[in-house]
Amino acid sequence: MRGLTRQQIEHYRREGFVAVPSLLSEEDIRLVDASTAELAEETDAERIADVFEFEHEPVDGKRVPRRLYNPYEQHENFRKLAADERITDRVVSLIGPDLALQHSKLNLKPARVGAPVDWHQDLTYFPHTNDDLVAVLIYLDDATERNGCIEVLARRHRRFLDHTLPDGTFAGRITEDLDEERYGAPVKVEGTAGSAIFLHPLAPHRSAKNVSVERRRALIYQYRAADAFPIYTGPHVVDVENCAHHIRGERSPVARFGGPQPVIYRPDGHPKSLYQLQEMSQK
Ligand SMILES: O=C(O)CCC(=O)C(=O)O
Repeated sequence: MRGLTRQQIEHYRREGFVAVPSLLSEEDIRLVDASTAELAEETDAERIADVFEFEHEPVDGKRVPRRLYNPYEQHENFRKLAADERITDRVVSLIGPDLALQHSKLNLKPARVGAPVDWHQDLTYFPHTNDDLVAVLIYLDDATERNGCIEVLARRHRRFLDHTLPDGTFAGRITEDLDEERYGAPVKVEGTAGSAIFLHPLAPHRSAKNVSVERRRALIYQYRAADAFPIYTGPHVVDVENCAHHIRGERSPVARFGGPQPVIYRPDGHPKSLYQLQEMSQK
């Protein structure tokens, strides 16, 4: 098993994330590119909005995609990668041998217009009976501050931070003040193409707008321990669970309860993605 080293595990537990260089090869990235291009070509005009989400700002007069929804559901190569032991062995080091994929996505953050993602904790979007979930964010391009690498507030993964608007609805972003004196400066996690970030589901993170001429894609697999079950907070949970898949080890006959008590947010409408929810909450 090619798990994380003891130092990497300690780093994850203490800081709420750990970066792993060179997880995927250039050849893996070429396969992902080819699969994404195939989807863009094969998907007929009517279905395109079910598969891709687009930036508001056009580039050279054309709409550019910012997200491929649920890549696991869309292409065999993404299914293979989700079960690839270079990834799952390391996830096992953090949350044990029995794993499910909770959902997947491919954020495309195109050059010049790639939208920012505001501070948030993933678990607020999908509270579970315990917090043994891990997001694996794999950079498919070199990621720097200029093209909007992921930024993490280290050591802040022990409790839920406030994500509510004044009317009590879910903003999809942290609404309490994250002043640097109290919370420390964010860690900008730069990395070369193929490197990955293993992120605790309560680690606050964000990324800035891509102001560079280089795209910054990130393939994201959210895993959970097989005994972490989603808490029903509304009909959207059923849709998300249609994209959950047992990946490795045993299924669990029991739900385990643990971690900080999950805050249950009241969503406002049915936004399709984090981008849409965060944009709505700014209006
Ligand atoms: O791709 C990014 O910059 C942020 C990813 C993220 O946090 C998300 O999609 O939940």
